[in-house]
Amino acid sequence: MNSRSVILLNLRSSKGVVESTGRVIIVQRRERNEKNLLYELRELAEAAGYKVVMEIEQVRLPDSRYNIGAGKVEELARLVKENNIDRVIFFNELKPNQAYNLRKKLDVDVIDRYELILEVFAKRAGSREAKLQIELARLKKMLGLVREWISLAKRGEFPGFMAGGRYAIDAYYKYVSSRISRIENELEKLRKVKSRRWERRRSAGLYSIALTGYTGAGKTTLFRALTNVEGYSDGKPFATLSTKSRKIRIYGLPVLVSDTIGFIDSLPSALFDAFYTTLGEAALADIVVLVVDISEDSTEIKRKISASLYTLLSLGITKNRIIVAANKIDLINDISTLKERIDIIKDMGLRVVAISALKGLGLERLKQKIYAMLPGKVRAEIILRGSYDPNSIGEKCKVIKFEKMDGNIYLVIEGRREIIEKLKGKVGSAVTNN
Ligand SMILES: Nc1nc2c(ncn2[C@@H]2O[C@H](COP(=O)(O)OP(=O)(O)OP(=O)(O)O)[C@@H](O)[C@H]2O)c(=O)[nH]1
Ligand SMILES: [Mg+2]
Repeated sequence: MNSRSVILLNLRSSKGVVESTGRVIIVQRRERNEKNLLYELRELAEAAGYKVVMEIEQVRLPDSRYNIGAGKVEELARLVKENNIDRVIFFNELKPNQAYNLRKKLDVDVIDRYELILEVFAKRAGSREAKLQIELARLKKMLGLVREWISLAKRGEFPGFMAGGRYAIDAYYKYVSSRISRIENELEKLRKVKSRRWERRRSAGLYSIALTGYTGAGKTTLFRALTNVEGYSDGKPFATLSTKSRKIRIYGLPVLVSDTIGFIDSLPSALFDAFYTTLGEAALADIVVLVVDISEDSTEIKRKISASLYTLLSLGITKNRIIVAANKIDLINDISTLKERIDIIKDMGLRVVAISALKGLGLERLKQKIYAMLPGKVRAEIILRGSYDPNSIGEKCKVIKFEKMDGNIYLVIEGRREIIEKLKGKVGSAVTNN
């Protein structure tokens, strides 16, 4: 494949063509103090539809030309040929010139983890918003690449490129830029619609909780257990991409539960930006349930909680609004291991409840804790006179007492302060106890 066809391949995939099939080699270069995360890269590659034929690791500082060392590139080139490889996937984020040099040496397409995640997302995106967000992330990366190509070409490090169509690249650059601003406008509109919806929900007395956590922790399984609604779950990374919500009652209070996109370690920042709205819905929730797979070993638990906490904190969610659901306890056989792992979470300064979303264990305790954490609950006694419909009140809050008295209705209710104040205004009565 010559350099032109490599470029064309990239231009095509930037328009949303996902070609994630074929045999791949995955590669991670890491420094001595960094963890081998090839198993996670393998899961992502498989979720995208690739067959992982081989894993290669190199411990060294980054090489400016190839990221891995020049000798390793030779070895890789040989393996690519011998094993009939279609693509090479790097864990490390590749600079445009590194990707270009690697493609030239290996004679196959080379992508990094960022592009791989985008492919997984693109495969799974259901909603219009998710699709737009993915296209935006792709285009932004593309724009950076095109800029780099132009500057490489100017320095003469991109032979044949200028001659191959500077005009076409300029036109492409313009096309990408204008498409980016169109998508940003549309996303902004969607964002406004969403935030108005949230305000309406709140003023209608609805509480909200968001299920968050590392990909595969069991958010969708918990969503299903809490709401009895089917959510898509296949055990592969990023099964859920866009938020799905459902209203339930937690000890009488109306609560909107949302299933959200999973986190992953060091989510590339451009992806984080693109998915900010989706993640941002968690920021608007009253309580964030952080689902953690407790069946994994302590190091993994710590690593995944730290990655999740990092994301939550950068969305402005503080620990007092978080409760950890330590999930998959059905997979742990002895109680001392369970206790040890729960203690790790407590030591991180987090509230925690042990559950099994799959087997329905510990869900009542989780609900109790969530109920206790719901902010701004107010109790009030109200006398309904005339024709005000008690059922419509029951929609918005918890009815603790309901008695008919001299043609009026006497109610004790509990709910969000906003809705209780509003009801009191409407029915014109009674005492409030905080
Ligand atoms: N044994 C056991 N397996 C569980 C439990 N909860 C979830 N799982 C399994 O874990 C895998 C991932 O579950 P999901 O609910 O899809 O995880 P998720 O957090 O929604 O994943 P993403 O949407 O990819 O972020 C599935 O195979 C589930 O069946 C549990 O309590 N016990
Ligand atoms: Mg899910």
